[in-house]
Amino acid sequence: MTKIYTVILAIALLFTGVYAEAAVKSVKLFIDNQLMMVEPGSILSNGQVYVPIRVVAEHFGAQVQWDDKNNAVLINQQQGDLYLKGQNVPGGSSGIMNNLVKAAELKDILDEDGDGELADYRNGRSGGDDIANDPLVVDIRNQTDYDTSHIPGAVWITGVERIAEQDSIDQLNNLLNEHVKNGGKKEIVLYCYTGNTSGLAAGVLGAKGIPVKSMMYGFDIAWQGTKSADKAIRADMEDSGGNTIGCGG
Ligand SMILES: [Ca+2]
Ligand SMILES: [Ca+2]
Repeated sequence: MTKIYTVILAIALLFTGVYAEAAVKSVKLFIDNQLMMVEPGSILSNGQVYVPIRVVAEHFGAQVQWDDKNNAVLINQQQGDLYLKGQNVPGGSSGIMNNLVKAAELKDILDEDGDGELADYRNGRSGGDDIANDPLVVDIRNQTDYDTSHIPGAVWITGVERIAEQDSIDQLNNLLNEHVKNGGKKEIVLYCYTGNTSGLAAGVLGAKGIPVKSMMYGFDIAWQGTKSADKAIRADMEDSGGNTIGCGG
């Protein structure tokens, strides 16, 4: 559970009928007629109602982050814009390409000493790789495929369909915090089979403020090379005047 969950912000609700009371009372929170079950919950104290800001803000599409350095709560509805401009992941070039990583680049990041053993600082290993520039690598393929073979050091928490659910996001944040605590980079790299669904999933998670990239062309095409991209169909095209242009091979 991240630190932000413990932050309760005062919502100035000075309305008729609420009087200063010494005792703290718990208060039910309904959003769109649905009772929110969240701990710590809402309270009434000294005439003010305090509600957990994360559950409210996220319900209405905003993202909430805790800024430890400035001791501040950041509520933002522009994370999608930042992601599309490549500003979701710190450093690197700006632009959407900043959110993509080539398999060969990822391999080099995970195997600095070039001995073929990736992320060889893991338990029971004693190689010369450096965790400092390593992202948390997350496999979003089916679990059986992950269990059969995956990128060394990659973790699996759920398939792509559930990766954006709050439980999954909490798990991702917890794993990323642990990874950073162990000396790793504050960045997640997702991969799937061909790079298509991981690109989609990275967009969704990036719009929620998670520092995430997608591995281009995925496990089957770029990492294993067991699949190739679809064959080009070479169909006709048009220019801006509507004139047909033959493909011409
Ligand atoms: Ca190595
Ligand atoms: Ca490394």
